[in-house]
Amino acid sequence: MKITAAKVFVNSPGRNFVTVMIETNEGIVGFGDATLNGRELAVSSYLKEYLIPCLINRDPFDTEDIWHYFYRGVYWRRGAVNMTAIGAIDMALWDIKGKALGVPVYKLLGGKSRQKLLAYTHAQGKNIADTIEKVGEKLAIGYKAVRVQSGIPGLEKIYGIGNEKRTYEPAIQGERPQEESWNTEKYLNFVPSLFGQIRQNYGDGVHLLHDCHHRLTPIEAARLGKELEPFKLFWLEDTVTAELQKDFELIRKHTTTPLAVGEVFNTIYDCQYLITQQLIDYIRMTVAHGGGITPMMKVASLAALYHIKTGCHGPSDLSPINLAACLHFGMAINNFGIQEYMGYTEATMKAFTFEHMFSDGYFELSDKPGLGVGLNIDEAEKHPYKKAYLPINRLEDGTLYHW
Ligand code: GCO
Ligand code: MG
Repeated sequence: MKITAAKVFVNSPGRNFVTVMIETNEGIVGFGDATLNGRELAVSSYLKEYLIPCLINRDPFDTEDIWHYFYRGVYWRRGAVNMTAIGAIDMALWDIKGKALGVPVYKLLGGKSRQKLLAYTHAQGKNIADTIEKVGEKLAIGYKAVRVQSGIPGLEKIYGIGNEKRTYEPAIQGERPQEESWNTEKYLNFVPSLFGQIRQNYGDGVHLLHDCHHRLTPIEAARLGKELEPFKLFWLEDTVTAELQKDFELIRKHTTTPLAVGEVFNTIYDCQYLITQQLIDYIRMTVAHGGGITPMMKVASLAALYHIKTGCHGPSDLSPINLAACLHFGMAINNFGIQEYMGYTEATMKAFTFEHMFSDGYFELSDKPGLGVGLNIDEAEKHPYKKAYLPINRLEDGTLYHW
């Protein structure tokens, strides 16, 4: 089998997505998600100009060699644009392999390690009362695990809290990023009482998660983790930026709250120290940004040695193709932890076909060959790309901070 062509689609059905479609001489096509929120055209151009020409005439079954060809071959290793492009190609090749052999991708990776995959969703509210209500709505539709974010008294616009009714969407259309503002003290003084009240309302039978979105220093993270211990979180996510992996040593010394990190990581080297020193409990790298299924299987194997589970990033700013890839990956490994799932807009679900079943808080995988997902090209092409940026974040005195 030979690769004959590959195309890149950049569309905005509900929001911007970048999709790669690889074609073969046997008529089988594979799909990969190359979306990098706020930097879509960089990945698309990188794929079109540099990677796709080198794919032509390659055997799509050679995923290991093709991955190394692009990873080592570029010389300039790592980086989100580079790794997302490689990730999309790798995903599409596994899709082709599954379709060519007539089996779902998970059967090629290790088979069925469980019957269904636990998912967590988001609940966010303007204040505690509103947030309690939103958590209740998610539990009522069957979710067993909910990530809880709330507006903070005294802070106007913050991460995780949208103004509209629809799913939270951080990327805003325009020629420059919008600005949000931040005050860590206000946040730290508020969050424990939020979780106290959520537990009071819903008891211990629900998994609660929370995302700090990289905004704390290690000692602040240690304080928060410690104060949240009575509320038994499933995980506390992205406390610190994790550029300095040793930060987690300090946090770990002070708290038993489980820690999750990794949505902005793109190679195994980004989490090697965190894993081998047992400084985290969940690794949140995702297939698209982590360079594909091929390297993610290695991340999972390393993590398994150290009792660390997966919790793949799965926001609505990655397409259903990435979600499908994460589900096949999660199904096949022993140390699957949980899968993030925010749902998609109607426009997104019209542009993508998605064969997997979600009910009662769990995903069940379809046995369709390949990844069980695709792009409805005519529908997607009705929605042209519109430039949108993720926000930037400043402290109240104007200092540029982490978003
Ligand atoms: C999450 C993430 C997202 C990111 C977003 C950026 O845990 O789902 O933190 O909300 O901010 O994916 O594009
Ligand atoms: Mg996050």
